[in-house]
Amino acid sequence: MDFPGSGCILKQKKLQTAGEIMMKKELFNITGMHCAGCAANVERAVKKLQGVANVYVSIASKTMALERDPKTVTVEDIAAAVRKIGFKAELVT
Ligand code: 9UX
Repeated sequence: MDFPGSGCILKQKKLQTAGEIMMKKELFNITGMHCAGCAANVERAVKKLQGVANVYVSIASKTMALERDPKTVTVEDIAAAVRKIGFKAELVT
């Protein structure tokens, strides 16, 4: 079967690269959480957003680790989703 770029290794590679999503690994401090339920709620709210993957909230360290596609979702979008359910998220710099 033919597809654009077939027969040319350089073109194939370029097409793959153009379609790749670069996920940025990020860590946030979350304030206002007092039990595991809070952590689960933050995790659920952020997982719903487009452009995030592998969202893990730790009640022990009061942090949230995730991967973000910068072309789809901003740090502020994530902070707003967390704020909406009553917590605060700040990117660890
Ligand atoms: Mo736990 Mo959080 O009872 O909003 S769920 S303190």
